[in-house]
Amino acid sequence: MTIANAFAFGVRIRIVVFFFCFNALLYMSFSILRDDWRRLAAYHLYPSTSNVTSDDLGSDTVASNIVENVASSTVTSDLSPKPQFAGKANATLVFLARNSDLQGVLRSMESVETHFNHKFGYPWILLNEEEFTEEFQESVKSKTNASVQFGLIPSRHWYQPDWIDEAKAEQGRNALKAWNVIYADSVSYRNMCRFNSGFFFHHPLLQPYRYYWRIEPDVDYFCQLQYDPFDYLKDNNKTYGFTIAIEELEKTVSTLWQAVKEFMEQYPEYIHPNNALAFLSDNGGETYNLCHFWSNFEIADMDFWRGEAYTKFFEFLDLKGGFYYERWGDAPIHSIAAALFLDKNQLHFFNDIGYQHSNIVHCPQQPAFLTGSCTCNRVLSIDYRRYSCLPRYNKMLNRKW
Ligand SMILES: Nc1nc2c(ncn2[C@@H]2O[C@H](COP(=O)(O)OP(=O)(O)OP(=O)(O)O)[C@@H](O)[C@H]2O)c(=O)[nH]1
Ligand SMILES: *[C@@H]1O[C@H](CO)[C@@H](O)[C@H](O)[C@H]1NC(C)=O
Ligand SMILES: *[C@@H]1O[C@H](CO)[C@@H](O)[C@H](O)[C@H]1NC(C)=O
Ligand SMILES: *[C@@H]1O[C@H](CO)[C@@H](O)[C@H](O)[C@H]1NC(C)=O
Ligand SMILES: *[C@@H]1O[C@H](CO)[C@@H](O)[C@H](O)[C@H]1NC(C)=O
Ligand SMILES: [Mg+2]
Repeated sequence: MTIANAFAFGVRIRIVVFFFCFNALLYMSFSILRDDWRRLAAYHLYPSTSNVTSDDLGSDTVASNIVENVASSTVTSDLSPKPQFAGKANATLVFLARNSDLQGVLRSMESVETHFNHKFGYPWILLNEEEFTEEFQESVKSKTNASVQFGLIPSRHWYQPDWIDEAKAEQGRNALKAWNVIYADSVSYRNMCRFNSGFFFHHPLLQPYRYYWRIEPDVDYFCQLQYDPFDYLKDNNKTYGFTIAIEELEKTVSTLWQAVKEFMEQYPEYIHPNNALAFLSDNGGETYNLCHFWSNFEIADMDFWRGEAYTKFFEFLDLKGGFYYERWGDAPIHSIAAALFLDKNQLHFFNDIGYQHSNIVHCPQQPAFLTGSCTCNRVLSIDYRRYSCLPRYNKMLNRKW
């Protein structure tokens, strides 16, 4: 073998070894991603309904059983003296939950306290359409040094209104069930979506506040928040903040966009000239692309929901009955309103807040947003994956991220 040949042989071996390793690596990362996609899709986007049937069709949904009890609908337990430290902004942490959600509630509270609130002391408000048990209240209070209030939701803000045609609603539930849509036949889930769309910000306990941060059971936060997000919204003239934007299940909102188009025609004065329609529609408003901000996380301004445009919008949609005939979620309702009635610059992507709900995670990926010692895995972030609407949001603002 000449020296030149030996050299060429060595190079060939190196090339072969290189390609072997490269392909193995490619294959490995691809299967990790593929598994992750599958889990994601399996969990939230095309979930099985095998164990979400339950007793949701109980008598609480029959109109005649609805008892007005607005008088007793405010505080079910009062607070300890005002803590030594309390958040400076006009803001509160809002948590809708059932007594049975206790473990998930405690887990979420711990995550929020550890990553943010132990330094800020914002008050917690927990809401329920039933009384919280003593055990629930005591456990929750032990998770924070901030003040905690427990509120009862007025019946008329929660239960299926009696002008809803129950036969038609049942048909709607059965149709979604046949499509294997998650929470297809749950009436309580629909009550929850309607409450979160049109009523939570009217609850007496929330009246003193302008900004809120919505928390749900079993969510995780991953980064130490270095600043006050409520101050951020206020100081930057922002109204609605999100971390995850994804596509809705089409079957749950079949006629929603038709209703929205009717509303826009009837009330053109509410549509902001610099709106975010491009986030909602890929064809100038003709059809809905199903994009919405995932409302299990929201840091936003309740005065927007309390304002004239949103009030009219909610009442208009409520009368269509789609909360019960279909399964309109509060996420698309909030998102469509925020995108149409606000300047698109009043929306805010909290890129630096690492957050997970169910199997979907947003983890900051760009160094500029990784300031809080995040413990999440950037590779799993939904941001640029299938079903994410972040690319549309960024494109609308001519941004890379
Ligand atoms: N009080 C009360 N709270 C409810 C009810 N149903 C849901 N919630 C709360 O409403 C929020 C949303 O409900 P979830 O069950 O988390 O719905 P989801 O986020 O769409 O779905 P998963 O979290 O994936 O199950 C959570 O804070 C729940 O605790 C209910 O019937 N009563
Ligand atoms: C759903 O069913 C699976 C297995 O069938 C079970 O492990 C899980 O705990 C159930 N979830 C709920 C919420 O009941
Ligand atoms: C409450 O404050 C005390 C004293 O600063 C601290 O030791 C404790 O960990 C705090 N509790 C929670 C739940 O943050
Ligand atoms: C907080 O916000 C609410 C709603 O906008 C308002 O009614 C209230 O006066 C504000 N409180 C303070 C102290 O600014
Ligand atoms: C906030 O933004 C809106 C929409 O662009 C604008 O109309 C309003 O004047 C701004 N307010 C302040 C205080 O800058
Ligand atoms: Mg949830």
